[in-house]
Amino acid sequence: MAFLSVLTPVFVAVLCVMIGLIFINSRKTDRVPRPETKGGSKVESRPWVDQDLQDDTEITPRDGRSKDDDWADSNEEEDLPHVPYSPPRYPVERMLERSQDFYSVMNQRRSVRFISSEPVPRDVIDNVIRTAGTAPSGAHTEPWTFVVVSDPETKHQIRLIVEEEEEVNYRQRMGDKWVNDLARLRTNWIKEYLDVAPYLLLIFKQTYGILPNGKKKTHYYNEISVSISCGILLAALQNVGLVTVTSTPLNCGPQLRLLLKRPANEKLLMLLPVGYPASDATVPDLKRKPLDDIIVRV
Ligand code: IYR
Repeated sequence: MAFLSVLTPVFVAVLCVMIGLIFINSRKTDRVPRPETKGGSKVESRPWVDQDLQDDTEITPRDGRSKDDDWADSNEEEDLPHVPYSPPRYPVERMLERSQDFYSVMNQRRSVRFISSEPVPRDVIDNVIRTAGTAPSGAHTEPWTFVVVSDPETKHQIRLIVEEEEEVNYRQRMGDKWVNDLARLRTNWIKEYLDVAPYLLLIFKQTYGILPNGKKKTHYYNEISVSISCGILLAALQNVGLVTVTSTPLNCGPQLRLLLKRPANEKLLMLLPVGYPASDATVPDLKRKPLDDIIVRV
């Protein structure tokens, strides 16, 4: 018995080390924090708005804020000349015609999940992205990066990441209500289009810029700026007869950013598979709200 009591402190010490190791390991496997917990305590789960908060891959000071002198002063940029502006002006008849024509092009846009593997000219994609880059942005900071993926192996890596997370999304994170709301659209976590589509466009918002002197530049309204750019991109794709589906794969941003070697100031906003529609593509028979339901005249 005396022998055992001598050993007790040793047992206790070994036990403590084992518990410590288990604790450290469980923290490692949860490096990308789940939206439903923050700092260990339960918060209201709103997984669709918490994407940025899930990217803890950037090394920031303990209080989460960077130092003031990391940021550029506003007077560091050159003065800007203002020049005359005179875009085309159309007679009323022509305006009406153009507005009707553009509406009918855009009204044919649908989210298409069945995309052909038929190659698409690279120059067309470049022009579509040029067009997206014409969007207005906060203080003209142009806070967007368009990653164009055509390499089959990279597309497959993207598919593996997205499908693994989407399965957890559908089975756990999204919850019954969200999954039921989507049931009639017949979506699930299998994303064949990520392998098949000739191009995957991954649109990143730059949450701040980095100047040549290494200082950070404020990107005002970066999310809305990049969202507008995505809207223009969708219109440009529609204009050339290509299809896509606006996918925002929940919880995949940090992993996809690292796969594509993008810096920590860039956060994934949208993933668009792009190509011609498959010959047997189908879409849900959705109807759009009539004008009177979306317009308020004051
Ligand atoms: N991101 C998932 C789920 C999804 C969410 C919404 I809101 C949709 O309108 C469609 C799908 C997916 O892509 O399957």
